[in-house]
Amino acid sequence: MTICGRGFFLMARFGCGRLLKFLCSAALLGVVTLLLHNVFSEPHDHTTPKPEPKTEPEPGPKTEPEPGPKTEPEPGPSSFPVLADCNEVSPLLVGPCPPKLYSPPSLEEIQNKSAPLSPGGLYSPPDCQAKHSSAIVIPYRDRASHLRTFLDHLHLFLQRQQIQYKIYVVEQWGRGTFNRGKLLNVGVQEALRDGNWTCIITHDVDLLPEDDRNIYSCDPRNPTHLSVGVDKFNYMLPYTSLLGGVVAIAPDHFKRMNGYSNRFWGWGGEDDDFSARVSLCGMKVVRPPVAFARYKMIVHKNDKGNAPNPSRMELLKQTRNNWRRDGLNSLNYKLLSKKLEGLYTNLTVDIGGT
Ligand code: BGN
Repeated sequence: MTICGRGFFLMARFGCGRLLKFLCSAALLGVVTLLLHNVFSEPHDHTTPKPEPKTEPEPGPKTEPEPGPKTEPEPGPSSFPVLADCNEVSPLLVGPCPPKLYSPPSLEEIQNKSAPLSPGGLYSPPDCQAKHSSAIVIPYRDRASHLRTFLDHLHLFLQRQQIQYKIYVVEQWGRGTFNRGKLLNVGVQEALRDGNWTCIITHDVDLLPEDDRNIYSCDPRNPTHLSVGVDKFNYMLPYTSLLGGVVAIAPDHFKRMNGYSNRFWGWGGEDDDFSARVSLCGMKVVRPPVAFARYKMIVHKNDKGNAPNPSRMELLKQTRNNWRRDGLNSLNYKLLSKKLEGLYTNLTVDIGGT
């Protein structure tokens, strides 16, 4: 029964005036006419749900629309603009791309050079459907000029790779001792809340890739160490288990390893602990050829609040016993702010410590 039908029934039952009866009848007639008109004039069947144009969940951000044709209203399955998959190898790659290390431009100038980004530093190739969607997670504090140098280089570098990506800068709030591993855990957790990334890239802000054939995507079976050769180490690995700098890791693998340890306060060791977790979880580290997995490091003085951790050797002895309970599953922090900047998403976090 319609609302008016119910009203009419009640009024008739409780004896309302004739005028009211007349008005309600007229309204009821109007509703019936409208209903009949809808039934006979609409070409499609309202009772059958319309098929969704896409059945597969899309990779990438859950909360923000992607730029490009996909953000336009979808007129219906037949006219939905379907982008062809991007090529296996991007035609935009140039190979060696020496980074400019010092005197970075302003954020505004960097943004003007970049292809259009969605707020928070999200990019999707405009002409093809990206094969990879990567969240770039950067532990950070007090390195404004390094960050600009990094953004100036990395956006164009990633855009030439035709991947979908977003840059998350995880900033440790306060003056306490820095904790790279914990910041990375926070960044990965927040990034995965934000988007269905197929790959996580943990990235130091002072490392700049020198060749865009070093693709920022994940291996389906194993974590990949991307910063194989760093100029500081004469482009040679100082030791074979090193897993610092830049790592590409599938979200499932990161979770399987319980992320990083939260216990390494200060410089050193958290990456060695992470490397040990890879083997403890039955995986191995893979590396692209050093011919293009090359990086320049921005030279800088040691950071305040990030002195070498005197306990790191002791902590490393405990990895085997502790990794299952120290990591993502024991992570606690306060997200103080999440700001969608033009070139990146800033997550400012209180991770405790002293
Ligand atoms: C190692 C550090 C790493 C660091 C590399 C490269 C330690 C643990 C005790 C051996 N490891 O020595 O954290 O990434 O150097 O700088 O200090």
